[in-house]
Amino acid sequence: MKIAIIGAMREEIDPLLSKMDSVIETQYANNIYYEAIYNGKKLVIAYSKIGKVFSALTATILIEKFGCQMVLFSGVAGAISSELKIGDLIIADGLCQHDLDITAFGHPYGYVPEGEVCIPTDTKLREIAKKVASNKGIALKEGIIATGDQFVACSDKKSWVAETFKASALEMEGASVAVVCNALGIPFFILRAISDTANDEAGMDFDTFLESSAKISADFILDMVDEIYA
Ligand code: 4EZ
Repeated sequence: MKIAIIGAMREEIDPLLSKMDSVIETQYANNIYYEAIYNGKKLVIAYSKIGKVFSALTATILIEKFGCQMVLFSGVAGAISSELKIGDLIIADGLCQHDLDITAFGHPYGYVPEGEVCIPTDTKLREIAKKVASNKGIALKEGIIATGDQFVACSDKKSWVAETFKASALEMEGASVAVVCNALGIPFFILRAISDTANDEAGMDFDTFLESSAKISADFILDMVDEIYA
């Protein structure tokens, strides 16, 4: 089993790469793919660059070119749910695209014909995450994560996404990775640690907490890798 781990930004994968036993870099499609060995197991790690298009490209390449059979995403997100504080972890039970809009034709937000508003993540991987969380004695929230090509730093937008998609957090890559993995029949999992609360202070909070929250997510993902192979 070859596992892919995707982050959006360098800061999201650096804490993963620093724990690898060996790393080989391959350049492909304007990006770098890190083929790594971790506790004797093969991983392929990449940061996609920010947004739905880059993350869809990276997920596709990891599966089609590198032969990865499972995709895990590790990174940070803006909180919608007031239960989520900076540094808290959330796993997606489903992913939707909050910026997808053909409502002019009577369709719901997030829907296009032959697509789905909400794509569920792999149930077994969610169970593994809960086991890891209970072993580590940490709280793990589960909920819908809304994805869009926007950094949300506005309470009105945040409330709209909350109401429209019943989402608990938002970011910019989860749903696009979900679309690719779903189409290709690859089990996938999206983990995020909160870096901000998507309000007017989101930009400043993001800059302050990106590194620390990215590390919280990365550490958890590697514990999950151990559990997947156990
Ligand atoms: C996107 N990521 C943010 C990238 C920001 C700045 C150079 C996660 C994220 C996020 N996305 C954290 N907080 C967010 C928010 N409030 N809105 C959207 O996945 C790059």
